[in-house]
Amino acid sequence: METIVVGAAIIENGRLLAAQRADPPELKGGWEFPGGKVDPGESDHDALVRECAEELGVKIAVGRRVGGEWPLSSGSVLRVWVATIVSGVPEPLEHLALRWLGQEELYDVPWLPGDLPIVRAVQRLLNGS
Ligand code: 9L3
Ligand code: MG
Repeated sequence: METIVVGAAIIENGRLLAAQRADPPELKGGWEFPGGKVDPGESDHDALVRECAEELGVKIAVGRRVGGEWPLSSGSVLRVWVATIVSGVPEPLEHLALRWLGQEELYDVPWLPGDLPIVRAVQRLLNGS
C-alpha cells in the first residue's frame, strides 16, 4: 500500500514554520513542513497532531487542506494542512533547526524538492487567492 505522509503548514502572525531535517543523510539539511508517516489504523488528522507533538512539542489545531496529494520522490504521497499552535512553543526536538519565515523569506531556505511546490501553494493561500 502507498505510504501516506502528513505535513503541517503552521502559520502564526503571517509567518510559516519551516523545519530542517536531520535525517536520512540524503535529506539532511533540507527544509520541510513538519510531519511524518501515518501509522496503520490512524487518521490523517491524528497523525498530524501526533507528529507535531513529537517533533515540535506543540499542540496544533488543524485547519484547511493545502492542495491534494503531493508526490514524494520515495513514491509516497504528502498531504498537507494549514495549522495553528494552540499551546507550546515549537522546539526542534527531531530537526536540526526551525525557522519562522515571513512572506519575503519563504524561499530563503533550501526546501526539499517535494515540499517546494507546496510552499507556493501556501503562499497563494496566505495571499488570499
Ligand atoms: N517527507 C517529505 N516532506 C515532508 C515530510 C513530513 C516528510 N514535509 C518525507 C521524508 C521521508 C518520509 O516523507 O522520506 C517520511 O517522513 P518522516 O516520517 O521521516 O518525517
Ligand atoms: Mg517527520
